[in-house]
Amino acid sequence: MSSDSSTSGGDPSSNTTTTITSVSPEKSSPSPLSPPVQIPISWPPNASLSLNWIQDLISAFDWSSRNLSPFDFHSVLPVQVFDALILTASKLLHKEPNCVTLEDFSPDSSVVVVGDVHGQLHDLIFLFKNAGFPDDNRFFVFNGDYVDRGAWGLETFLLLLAWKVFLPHRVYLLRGNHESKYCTSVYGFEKEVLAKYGDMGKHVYHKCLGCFEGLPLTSIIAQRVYTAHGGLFRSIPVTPLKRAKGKKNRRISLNSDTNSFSLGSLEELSKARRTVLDPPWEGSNLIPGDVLWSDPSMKPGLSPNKERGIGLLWGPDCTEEFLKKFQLKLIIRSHEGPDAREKRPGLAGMDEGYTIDHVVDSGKLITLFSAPDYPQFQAGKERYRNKGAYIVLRSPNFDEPEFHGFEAVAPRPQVNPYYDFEDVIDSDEELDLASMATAE
Ligand SMILES: [Mn+2]
Repeated sequence: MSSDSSTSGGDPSSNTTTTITSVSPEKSSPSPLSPPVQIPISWPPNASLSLNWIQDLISAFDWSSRNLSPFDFHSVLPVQVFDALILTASKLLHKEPNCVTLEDFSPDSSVVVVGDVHGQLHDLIFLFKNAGFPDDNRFFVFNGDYVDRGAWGLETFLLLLAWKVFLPHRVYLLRGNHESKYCTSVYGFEKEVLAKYGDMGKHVYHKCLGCFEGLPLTSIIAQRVYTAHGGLFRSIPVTPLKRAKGKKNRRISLNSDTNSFSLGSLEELSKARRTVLDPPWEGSNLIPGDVLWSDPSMKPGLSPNKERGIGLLWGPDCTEEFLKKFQLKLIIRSHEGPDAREKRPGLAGMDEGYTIDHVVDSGKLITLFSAPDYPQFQAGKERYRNKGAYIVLRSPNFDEPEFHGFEAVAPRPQVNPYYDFEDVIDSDEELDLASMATAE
């Protein structure tokens, strides 16, 4: 492994001290023709996952991604083992609150925060080796977008579920906008699963969708750091109307005046209904869509996110209001890769895997993206060659982010894409509301 080179105070847009580490993975060596571990993988007795089991899962996925056709994946992880893993993980995830809290740390604790992964299995494996595996003192929070675009979304998601089952109070998996029925039907994950599980593909895909619905939306770390895939969310004011003639119950109507957006509270967030296949863009349950789809802006205020067709844009004033109101220091969100940032004048590019978008009195807003050399499949143009990054937050305050940048694992195994990447809208998704409405 290459040695780390560290610089201090290299933070490009603020004067606070941060540590930036940047590393490149070793060139991968040729894979042996026989698997490095026993395949098929079997489910451990009493469902007691161990570190060894997870290491074997990593080896098996890495090897099969390089040596087997995707159509043979079911012979690596039999559907019965998939069923046991996803059932165990889904039960855990569905029980978690919308906003998970990480606290009760020891003096040696650190929290690794990870942004979009998008099926780039080999880069995720490198990230784990570089940051260190989850353990008693090393927590992980993943900000969502595990699947779609990259060719190993299923392996990526299942590896993360295995960590969740093994260390449920150390590993936290939040939902991204791609953990939805609509996105996975357009950006490859559904077809990937159908290829990998053949006759059982539909079953596996539906189990994954059910698990996506259980993923919590946000995290708060050490009462100082808020993380979410997209970011902030609106308040949903309800206005009681006069009792209509002949109706027993008072009708509750939504305040639909778009000029009166106001920021939502953590209490409203805690009450949102997150178990939806696709977060709605209209109606009364708008908080999940905001949390998963919103983007920061340099323009003050809250406004509809017209580019995306769902979610909000929020300005530096909203970042300040949210941090101050909830006595927080940092917002770490993800959701924008190099392609999305190319189209956002006024905001920094994603070359380094992170940007500091707002610096306000109470703290900062960071965008974190952990898929290097993204997207895996790209039409024509030159590649972005972006780094990925992860953030380490350390005891006791957890509010001085260390940024760790990393290059993509090269060469990436050559495989076929599972979506028409030359045809599909190029930036990180805009909702096709018409097709979504009929997708159910
Ligand atoms: Mn996203």
